[in-house]
Formats: sequence, structure tokens, C-alpha cells
Amino acid sequence: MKNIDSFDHVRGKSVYVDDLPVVQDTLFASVLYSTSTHATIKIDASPAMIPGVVKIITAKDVPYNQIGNIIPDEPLLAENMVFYRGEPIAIVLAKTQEIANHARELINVEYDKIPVITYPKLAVQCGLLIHDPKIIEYGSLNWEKCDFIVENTIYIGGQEHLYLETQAAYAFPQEKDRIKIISSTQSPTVVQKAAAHMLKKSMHDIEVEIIRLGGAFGGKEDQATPVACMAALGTYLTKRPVKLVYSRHDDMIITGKRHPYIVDYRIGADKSGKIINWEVIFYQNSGAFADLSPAVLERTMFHATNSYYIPNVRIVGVPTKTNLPPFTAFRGFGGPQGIFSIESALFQLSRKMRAEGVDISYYELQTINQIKDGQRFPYGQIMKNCTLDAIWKKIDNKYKTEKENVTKFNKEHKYRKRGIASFPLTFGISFTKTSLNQGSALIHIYSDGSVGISTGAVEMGQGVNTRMIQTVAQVFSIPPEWIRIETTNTTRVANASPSAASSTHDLNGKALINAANKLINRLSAKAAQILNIDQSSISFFESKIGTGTTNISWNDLITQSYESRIDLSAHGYYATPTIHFNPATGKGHPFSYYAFGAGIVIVELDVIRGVYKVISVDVFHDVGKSLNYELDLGQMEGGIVQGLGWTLLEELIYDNSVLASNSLGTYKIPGLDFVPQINIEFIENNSNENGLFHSKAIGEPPFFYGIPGYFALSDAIIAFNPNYNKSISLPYTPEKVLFGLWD
Ligand code: LUZ
Ligand code: MOS
Repeated sequence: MKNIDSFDHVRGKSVYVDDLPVVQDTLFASVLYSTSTHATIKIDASPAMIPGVVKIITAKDVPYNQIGNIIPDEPLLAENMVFYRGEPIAIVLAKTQEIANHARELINVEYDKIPVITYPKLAVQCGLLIHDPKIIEYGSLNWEKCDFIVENTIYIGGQEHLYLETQAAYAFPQEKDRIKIISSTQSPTVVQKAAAHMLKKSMHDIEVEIIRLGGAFGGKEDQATPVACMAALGTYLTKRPVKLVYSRHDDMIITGKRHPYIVDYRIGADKSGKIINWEVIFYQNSGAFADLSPAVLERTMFHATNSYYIPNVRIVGVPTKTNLPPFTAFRGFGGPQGIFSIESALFQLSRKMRAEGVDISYYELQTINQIKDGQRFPYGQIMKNCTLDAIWKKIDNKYKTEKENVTKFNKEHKYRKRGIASFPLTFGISFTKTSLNQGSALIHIYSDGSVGISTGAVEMGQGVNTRMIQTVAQVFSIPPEWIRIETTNTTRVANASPSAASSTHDLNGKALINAANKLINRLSAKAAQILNIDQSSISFFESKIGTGTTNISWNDLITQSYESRIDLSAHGYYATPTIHFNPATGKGHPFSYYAFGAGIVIVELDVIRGVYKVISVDVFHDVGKSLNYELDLGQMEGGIVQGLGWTLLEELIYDNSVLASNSLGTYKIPGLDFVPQINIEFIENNSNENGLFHSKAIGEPPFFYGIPGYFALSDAIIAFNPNYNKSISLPYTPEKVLFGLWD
């Protein structure tokens, strides 16, 4: 089935918040944000009260000035103090966007500066943490047993989401002081709850509606909340519709991004390459407020052993509070930082072993230490249904052949060098916060036989709406064209979890199946009666209900069911079984299942200029039973390129805490000419009981195949400069590469 949106997307007909017809009396909002990084503030808004400005909102106008999700530490508007450059201070509401934008420049803010901290280890020294450090331990570290030990500090950079649609919200006053917010959020319920709290209202006073998002990648899991709340606050105070859409520039400055990390680690192995000890401390740069940082850090820690079994482990997570925008969810949700760290350690371990006469490659270390069914992760979950072994056998031949080609190429070329790296992936599927693993859905069958469905899922370009229609079409055995998917709306589906954690189609799809089965029971009872056959012999097939010989059409059955006063609507619910996790002990069984895969990346480096080209990415990925091949492929290709962008190109540059890379002119994302040859082979199997129709989550896993890009490039550099010894620092921009080549 084709993506239901592609036809309208390519014609520019799909509707986003900024495309909605502007309603009469609408006020346009512009957010004044801090231009100082850490300061006490005094605001004088009077110079900005120019003609056309209706209201200027500051902290004192907010009924309850708090929007923190996990930890209540974040004001909607700065109160007396600002903690990062970009922190919202005031909202100007005006009759046109131009007036609002102009007026915000006229507001006087006096900043009295306070020392700034942006470096995580300095924050630790000053006792600035979001919460206490977390620890996960398994076995006990024993360094005497290790023949080789590598100790290092690495730097992992952040990443701008760069969703095509910037943050946006449009709020409308409703009867009886209720407010409706059309929001570009991944988290309808988070927005509803935050807006209700902020306005001292109940959740049923706030309706959140989502049409679709123009990309999100985690950037709208929590960071859409302040935008929606600011629009709702404007409506609350003026009783008029308020529209707030960030410009690209504002969006890049104000909103949080993927977390940068500093990581200290020590890895120890014996002569055979078996890892014995793994000790790692993650200093997460959490930014000024908690946002989702605690949950992101937890996932970093869960993935700190990637696909390896390590008998003795100590993993520490330290969320450091710095004067930068609150860093947030981004595809992989801390997993990439965890997995990059262990891969760095293995890469360096192999170099050390070879330098000291034991010839074990990075690839061999990945192979030797691979986790097997029955072995435990440090957080307690036991590996089950692991397909990695089979996948790794598949890449074995490919890797060895390509490695020979690379070696041959490097012998023949002096100023061009190639590099290769392999990579195994194990990514846990489920929200690590167990309670979020639930979904609900609503199905209406109209009396003409057409169907309308609603779920808590948010369409953000990933194609979840297509998958939802496909699910219902399959269960009812009717054409997808007979099914319409409605907007995501908190009045139709309540208490929805964010569309995140790669879990959206599992949770919402299974809720739909639950609702559809209720309808099937009612409809088949009616069909049995009409056809005068036994209900147990009835099936739904090709828009018919009954048996091969005795059946009734879908439309006739629906019409007759309606006439007989049978309820043609059903609500469905799903909660992921068997998962549990105790954050206090750091142990449990947090994941419903794992996504597995393996990749090989090959790069070619121009050693004179430091520029490089990713030649190819070969991936073998376990998708379970693919639900929609084209959508899966789209997620794979997009994720791989986005992952390579993170490891190789995209650099957040702060000039004394001021984001210098704040536009598309200074922040380099992968362009078409960067995109390598991508070869994907899906490993299909039926083993995943917990996935939708035995499929596997595909949202975040592909991102990780960018990681071997970093090590392939390192391999190429080392081919030219065997003494290369720069510390690991992501992303690997041509500038850094050049310095490494010629140091
Ligand atoms: N969001 C969240 C996520 O709230 N919890 C998670 O575990 C998660 N994992 C991946 C992406 N988003
Ligand atoms: Mo997410 S990182 O919003 O799944």
C-alpha cells in the first residue's frame, strides 16, 4: 500500500498548522527570547506597545508558570532570571505577524550577567546536576584479569533536528472558557496536561488536535509543549485565536537538540579479545532544564553495551545542568551516544592489541563478544529471539571481501585512502518508562459501510497513518479506500502516549485490532443469524462475511446491522505485556523486544584536502515481518543518512554559549551529493509476537547505521597515518580529519 499522503505532499496540498485558514480576530505571536546566557533580568515592555500590538505577556501573566514534564523545573516564561540564550521571556500579540516581530525588538530587557557554565565536568564540580547520578552494575570489575586495558575520554556532539516544519501552534477560544490547540506536537496528552496545569484548568478544558507534522525526529516530543502553551496562554488572556509559528532562525536558537556527551571509559579484555570489564561514565550535557534528559540518559545506559555480552560492568549516568537550551529527545533517544561509546572503546582496544602484538581486528572483537540468547544485559533483561548471529553470518563474507578490496585500493593509491567498518545493532523497543506503553483507538463504521478510525498516533511523515489504515483493512478484509483516518485529537482518544520510542504503530495498531475484533464479534453474530450458519464458521474475506459459499457483502451486513440496532462503534486498548523496570534498582525487563541488524560502511578519503565521500552503506536489518516494504525502506534510508549526518557533518558550534551554527548557512546537513549507495536487505521472520502482525519497530533503529561511518573514516585516516592518535570527537568534519591526517 502506498503512503496515503504522498499524492498530496508532492502537490503541496497537505495541511500543516501554518496552512490553516486564518480565523477572524486572530492575533499573531512573536516570542522575545533571552539574548544573554545567564543573567537576572528586568523587563520594560512599554516601548513595544505600538499600534497594532494588543498584548505583551510576561511571567507575571502566567497563572501557573511551570511546564516541566519529568521534573517541574521549567518556567514557561523566564521569571527574574534567564538560564540560557534563547529562553522565552515575553510574548507579543499583535494584529499582524510583522507588527509582532517588530514590537518584540522594542522591548527593553536589562541583563545583569552571571557566570556561565556550558562544560559538563565543570557543572559537576559546581554541583549542578539535574538529578542524582544513576548507576547500573553487573558482575564486579576486576582489572587484574585483563591483559589489555584502554582508558579514554571522548566527546560526542549534539544534533539539530531540522524538521522541515518549524514548531507551530494555533489556539482557539471555545465555549465555557475551554481552549482548543492545534499543535505540531508528537505528544497530544503532554501538551493537554501542561496547558491545563499552566492555566489552572482541568484536562477536559483543553482540546489538542493534530493534523500532521512536517517531521519531528523527537524534537516535538517535549519541545512543542512550550509553543502550544504560549499560544494557549495568549488565547486565555485575550479570548482571541492566537497563532504562533517559529521562524527557522528562532527555532534553531530557542529549541533544544540532541544531547552532547562527554564520556570517560575504561575497557579491559583478555588475550583472546573477550571483554572482561566495561566501566563508563556518561556526562550528559542536559542543558538548563530537565526536559526529557533523565529518560534519555537512562536509555544511554541501557545501550552502553550495544550487542555485546560483558560479564563485569559499571555504567554511571550524570545529567549535568548547563546554560544551554534544554537538550531533548532525538531519534535513538540517548541510545546513539551509548552505542557510539562502546564502539569507540572496541575500536581503540583493537588498535592497542595490534600495537602490542595481538592481531585482533575491530571486526573480530565485534564478533567474539556478541551477545547470545540466554545472556543478560546489565539492566537485567535476558536476551531472547536474537537474530544477530544469523545476520552476522550474512555480513561475514561481504565484510571480508570488501576489506580485501579496501586494502588493495590503499596499496595502489597514495593520496586517496579507503576505510571500512562493520557494526552490529541491538536496540530495545518500548518506552523505558513502563506506564507509557499503552495505546487506544476508536473505530466508527458508518451506516453506508465506510469506516473512520482514530488513534493516539501522530503522523509526522513516518507513515503511521498508512500503517493504521492497512491494519484495519487487513482485519476487516476491506479495501483501504473505504477507511479514513481522522486527525489525532484528545477528545476522541484520551491519554495517548507520545508518538515516540519507535512504538507508535505497535501500540496504536494493536489498540485498533482490539477495537476491530469487538466489531467483528458483533458483526459475525449478526451475519450468522442472517445467513443461518454457525458463527464459528464465519470469516471476513474480500469484503464479504460468511463462508466461501454462503456469505453477505460488507455493505449489506453493515446496513442490516444498523437496522437491527447493533453498535457500529468500538473503542480498543492495548498495553504491552510482560515489561517492567525498577528505576531505583536499575533492573528489570524494560523492552518488549529488540531490533537487530548489522551494517558495513565504506568511505574514501582525499588525504590532501581532508574531504571524504561515503561510498556505500550495506545493511542487513531484521524487520520481523515487514508490514509495508516501501515505508520501511523510507525509514531505513532516511535514518541512515541522518545518522551519517550526526557522525560526520552536523556540528553545533557554540561561541561562548552562543549558538553560532544557527542557520542553514552555518549548519551543514547531508545534501543529495552526500548520500551514499545504500543497499538494504531486510531479514524477514515471524518470531516477533509483540510486534504488529509480527513486524518490528523501524523508526529509530536505522539511525544507528551512521555510527560505522565514523569508524570507517578513522580506518581510512589510519591507512594514511598509522600513528594517528587524536581523541575521538564526533562529528568527524573534514576540518578535524585534516588535522588528524597531518599532525
Ligand atoms: N521517549 C520516551 C522515547 O519518553 N521514552 C523512551 O524510552 C523513548 N525512547 C525512544 C524515543 N523516545
Ligand atoms: Mo523519539 S526520540 O521522539 O522516539
